[in-house]
Amino acid sequence: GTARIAVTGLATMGSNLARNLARNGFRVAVHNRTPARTRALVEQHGHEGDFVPAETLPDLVAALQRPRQIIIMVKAGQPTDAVIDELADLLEPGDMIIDGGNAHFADTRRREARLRERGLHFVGAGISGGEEGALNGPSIMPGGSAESYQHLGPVLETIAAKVDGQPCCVHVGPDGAGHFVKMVHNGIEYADMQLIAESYDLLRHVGGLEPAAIGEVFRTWNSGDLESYLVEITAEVLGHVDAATGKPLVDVIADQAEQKGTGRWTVQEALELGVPVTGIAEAVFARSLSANTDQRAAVRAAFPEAEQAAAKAPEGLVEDVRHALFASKVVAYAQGFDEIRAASQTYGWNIDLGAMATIWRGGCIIRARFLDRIRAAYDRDPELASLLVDDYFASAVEQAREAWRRVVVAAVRAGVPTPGFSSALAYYDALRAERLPAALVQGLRDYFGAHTYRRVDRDGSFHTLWSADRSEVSA
Ligand code: NBP
Repeated sequence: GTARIAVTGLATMGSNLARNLARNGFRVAVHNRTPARTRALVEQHGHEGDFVPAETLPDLVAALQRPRQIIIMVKAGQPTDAVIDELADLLEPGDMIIDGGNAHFADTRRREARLRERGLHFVGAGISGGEEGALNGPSIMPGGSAESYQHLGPVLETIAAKVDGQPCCVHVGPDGAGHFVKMVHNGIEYADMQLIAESYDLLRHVGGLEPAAIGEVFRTWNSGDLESYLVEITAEVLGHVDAATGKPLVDVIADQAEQKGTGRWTVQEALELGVPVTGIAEAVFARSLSANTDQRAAVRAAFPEAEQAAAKAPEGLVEDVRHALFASKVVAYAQGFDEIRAASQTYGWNIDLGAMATIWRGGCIIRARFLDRIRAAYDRDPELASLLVDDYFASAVEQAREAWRRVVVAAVRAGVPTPGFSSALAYYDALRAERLPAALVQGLRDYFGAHTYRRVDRDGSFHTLWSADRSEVSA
């Protein structure tokens, strides 16, 4: 065969990725279970590059140079396993299967181990940026063997988004590392959006601003430290008027957020790893809460009295909210990077955290100026205890701190729920506390369960004989 690479699964993502490859000069073999999609792709976009259509998977395999590289872009879960099984029987040692779908990293680890036994490379690649990114340059997070990246890297880096001439693609680490990082990326995206939504809610219901005016506020913010794709599109959405009713669109959209699961996975894994990703967890829970319409109606009916709205917005609210948003965002990212670091240690992935910030600067939904700062922070100190202690972020949070507290106080007074802002502030306060009430928790555990405690002044474990003379024994 003569094709450099192949794509199977030509729905939105797969066909856009295939076009991206072809437009960049790669001869790309294309296949879809239902051949009509393959024909449609070649008919509509054949002129964009060099496509080799294949009716069957054996034809697809035959069309490829060796070692073969086949990207799977089918529905995650069972369909992905079905395609992998079929392909594995057709391939030879050294060939590569790349799963570009949104697989759970544990599935990727399982698949990689199974294919490795057969001498095949399996690369779980997180691909971010939706259909637009797939076509014009996504952020790509490939896992799998270093050897497979030697072959794949040049292709993937060519089709990835570029920022300052650098591709938004790097070998993340072995087996499931790429899909793990993509998962946390999505979790951070949840947190980022929740914080933006809380900012809007505060400016509207404490600040008394209308959606269009709030859109303008976000537009201004987008030229500062908060510059990011999400802040940019927030201005667009808030400024949009519904054609049917003449109302701001945000007022006619049902207030029930949906989710596909990557945020939940991020939190589930964080629980397993023991990493507090409170910002992401609050964002996932806020979406679930919003979707519980019956429960919301029942509780609203039980507490009909609204909080007394302040007569006028607190002085400087807009600027305070900007600070609160920035500081809370630093916390959410710090937590997400902590989770990646913990997984990297647990699974032996050796992930370069600064490189993750680098490849998220373009192509993906959380692309932001901010990420340059994160990269710089990890460049200065790869062992950073938390993003919060990096000089730049520490001083930004220090500057934001009073405003952040004022915003949370104003929200609490007005009855505007800000789980993201509040929990981020609590996380920051907890981490910097001299003493935590965890000491009391340990005392209680020792009282009811003889779970023992450690002391601040002596090594060892101790237990107080609570039901006897309350003397202390060494455990
Ligand atoms: P879908 O997730 O809708 O999957 C449709 C594709 O899967 C079609 O090509 C379909 O073939 C194929 N397929 C199915 Br369904 N069952 C199959 C089976 N048993 N054997 C072979 N092929 C099968 O496509 P998509 O929306 O383009 O997404 C592709 C992947 O990318 C998914 O994993 C998704 O989660 C991920 N994704 C990522 C982003 C992002 O921003 N990164 C966005 C959207 C999707 P058919 O035509 O014959 O039915």
